[in-house]
Amino acid sequence: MNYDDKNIFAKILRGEIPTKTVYEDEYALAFPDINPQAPVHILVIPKGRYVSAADFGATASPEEITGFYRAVSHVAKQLGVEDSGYRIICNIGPDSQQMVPHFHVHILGGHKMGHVLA
Ligand code: D5M
Repeated sequence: MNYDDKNIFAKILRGEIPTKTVYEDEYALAFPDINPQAPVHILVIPKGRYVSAADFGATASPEEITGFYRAVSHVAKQLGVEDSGYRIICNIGPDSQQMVPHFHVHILGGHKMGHVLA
């Protein structure tokens, strides 16, 4: 799977496009989605060059995978949705309508959601 260094999240990671960082560590960066779908809608991306969750799971190191998902949990807690609950979504490939080819997790919360899986 070829990683395109021109994708928008790669540009955010390189500081070429501004964003409002809500959390950052050596494994992950979290920032608000530009088109929020819920009162809380934050994107968490790994620092490494991974096209999708499939690519990440297959090729990232155990340390990167652990660090990334720890960051996701940390961000949810930081946002105050840990107890009320939240949804994490990641789109993979064309059928899911993944728009940005750098692995990202959407954290959605802050209101009661319908039980939707597709
Ligand atoms: O979702 C990709 C998401 O990325 C989509 O919800 C819009 C968001 N997006 C696109 N550009 C930006 C910038 N510059 N800042 C913040 N959020 C952005 P997907 O899962 O690929 O469909």
